[in-house]
Parts: sequence; structure tokens; C-alpha cells
Amino acid sequence: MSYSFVESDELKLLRETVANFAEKEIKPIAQQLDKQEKFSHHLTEQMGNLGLFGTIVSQDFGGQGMDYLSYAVAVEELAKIDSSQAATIAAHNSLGAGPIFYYGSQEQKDKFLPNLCTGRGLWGFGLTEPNAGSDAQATQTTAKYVGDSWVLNGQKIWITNSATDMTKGLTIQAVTGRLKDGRPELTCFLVPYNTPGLNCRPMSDKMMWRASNTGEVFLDDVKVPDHLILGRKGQGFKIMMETLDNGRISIAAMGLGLAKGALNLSLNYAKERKSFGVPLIKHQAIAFKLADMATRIEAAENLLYKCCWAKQKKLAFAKLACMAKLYCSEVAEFCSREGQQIFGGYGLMKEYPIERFYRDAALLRIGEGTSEIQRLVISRYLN
Ligand code: COS
Repeated sequence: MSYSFVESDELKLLRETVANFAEKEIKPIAQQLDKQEKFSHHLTEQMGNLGLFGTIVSQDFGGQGMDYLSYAVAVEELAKIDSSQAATIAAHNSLGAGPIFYYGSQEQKDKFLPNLCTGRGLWGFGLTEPNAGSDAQATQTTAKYVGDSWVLNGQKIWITNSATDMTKGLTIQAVTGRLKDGRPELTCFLVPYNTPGLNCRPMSDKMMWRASNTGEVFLDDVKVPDHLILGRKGQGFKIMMETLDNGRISIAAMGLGLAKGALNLSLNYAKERKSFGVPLIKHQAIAFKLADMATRIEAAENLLYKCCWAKQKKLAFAKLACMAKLYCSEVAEFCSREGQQIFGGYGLMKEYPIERFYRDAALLRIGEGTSEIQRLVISRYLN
């Protein structure tokens, strides 16, 4: 992949394919799924058929072997229509399959990845806990070596894709000891879904991403053999942090897509709806809002695509990923809010997708590291 402002034919084709799918298959039912707070197996399988699972996993394990820009574009096109479906894809690829692909042993990859590249198997990322959110080292889940296996006890919360009947397992960060300086030694475990003592239940009454699955995970004397440690014992925090560096790219892509979707909705409405005898867009107050949205989207896109380029070139990209995640989520919120303002009273009604966009944008400044955490990490790079 070269750094170019012109999209390759291959990328254009991918963009069109995902956009057509989202328009034809997701758009007609997005509002209903949101209203019912319902995860769709059907759409998940269809997205699998389209090749949106295992995007960055290489073909030898059944994946698509996409570069990061292609992956981001696919997520963006989904989020233009519906953040919930984009979330299923982003969380699965970046946080579910990603760490197994990057850190798994040959045996682990052979065992788990092919199933996770089909759209028929999901994998969750068990980092966040009721008492460990932004402070990700504050994990309280423990893993103790007893007899011939590790025994895990604890709880995880807000884990995307963790509580569906398509879920095949989770990566769990647990404390396996203490370092010399008193900090916890953290290790990641691959925990298959059918392991006794593992219980996952869906969380409901969410404000946003209502058609994506969010679960609470309970680990009660869950036995995991040594060979299901991901990476090495004690490497868990590094794996989780590097996984979030990657994940922030797909959250940024969700923000960019949502912003573009909000602009599309607002533009169409501003051309159709008349006030004071002319279409809204003829009023400078509205036209300037649209101009601001379009300008910020352009800046967000450039930042995100540069980050994808750096990642693909194996250059330092983590600071750019934080910047892209921070900025794209702010632009998403700005565009959905300004869009809602253009829609006036209709923008407050669930019948109009801009209302859902406004709610969905809220997660982007909180999930996979709050905006404050992004600023913290960016500022550390400046020192
Ligand atoms: N990649 C690789 N290693 C990293 C890393 C990264 N991105 N970030 C930190 N580390 C390493 C550090 O190098 C350090 O290693 P040593 O122990 O060898 O010195 C170790 O991890 C601890 O780093 P640090 O002291 O910076 O950790 P902090 O406790 O200060 O936490 C933040 C750092 C705040 C950045 C981290 O906790 C974080 O990202 N929190 C947000 C979590 C989050 O996004 N949760 C949402 C999940 S939703 S899926």
C-alpha cells in the first residue's frame, strides 16, 4: 500500500461492495433492530459471507489478509449506515481475532482462527472490569496455577460479542502474580466458550450500539490449561495495550463513517425541506453547518488514513491511532449533533436515523479508551 490520495481500483471495489450491502441489507432493518435491542445473527452471517470477518488475518488461517486501510474503509462504510453492525465487525477483528493472530502459537491459531474468519464464530476481548476501566492494570480477575492448570476467578464487563450463541471464546486478562515493583503481573488466557465456570450474559438497556452484543462475563473457578496462555506469562498487559493501539484504528473508522453518514442524511434533508420559501440549504446558517461538517470529515479522513498507512508500513502508529480515535469520535459527535439541529424536531424522533446516529456517537468518546485516555497517551508521546 502506498501513501496516495487516490484510492486504488481494489479499494474502490471494496468500498462499493460494503456500501451496497449496508444500503440494501442493513439500512432497512437498522431502526427496528435498534428499537428491539436485537443482535442479528442473519446480518452477522451475511457480513461473514462478504469477507468482513478475519479481515486482517492472513489467508493461511482462513482470513482475508486485508491491509489496514481496506479494513478501515470496510468499517467506515458499515458505520455510515449503522454503528451496531460496524461495532460487531470492529470488535471481532481488532480485539477478538487480532490478538490471536498476532500473538497466538501456531497451535492456537490453527485451532481458533479459521472459525473466527467465517461470520459464524465471535471472540470477545476481556479486559474491562467493574473496577478496572481506564486504569487497565487494576484488573482484579486472578489466575492461580493449581494442579495441572490455571484457575481463573473474576468478572469482566461491557465485552462486545461475548454473550451470543455464536461466541466461541474470550481473551481474558488476569493477575498471575506480583512484579518486583509491586505492580501486578498480568497474563492473557484464551478461554473457550464451553469451559465450565464461564458464564456470559447480555447487558441490556444501552443508549447506543443497541443491536450489537455487549456482555457481562463471570469466571468462577474456570480451568484453563497452560497451552492456552496467549503469548507469554506476564506479557498480558503489553498484548492488551498493543491490541488497543490497533483497535483504536477501527473505532476511528467508525467515527469517520458515522460522521459521513450524518452528513449524507443532513445534506439530503437540507435539500428537500423548505423553510421561508427555500430549501434549508439555501440558508447560510444551515449551509455553514454542512460546510463545517464536510471540512472536519476531510481532516478526520486524512488523519485516519495516514495512521493506516503508518501501521501498514510498520512505522510507529500508536500516537496517530490515539489522535485518529480522538478526533474522529469528536467529529462524529459534532456531525450527528449539527445534523440533528438541521433536522429540528424531526431529529429528536426515532423514526429519523439521525437520532440513532446522535446516540451511537456517544460511545466513541468512551469505548476503547476515553477521550481523556487518548489525550493522556498522546501527551506522553510529546514529552
Ligand atoms: N504498547 C506496548 N506496551 C505498552 C503500551 C502500548 N501501547 N502502553 C503501555 N505499555 C507498557 C509500558 O511500556 C509499560 O511496560 P513496562 O512494565 O515494561 O515498563 C507497561 O505497559 C505499563 O505502562 P504504563 O505505566 O504506561 O501503564 P499505565 O498503568 O500508566 O496505563 C494507559 C497506561 C492509561 C495508557 C492504559 O491503562 C490504557 O490504555 N488505559 C485505557 C484502557 C482502555 O482503553 N480500556 C477500554 C477497553 S474497551 S475494549
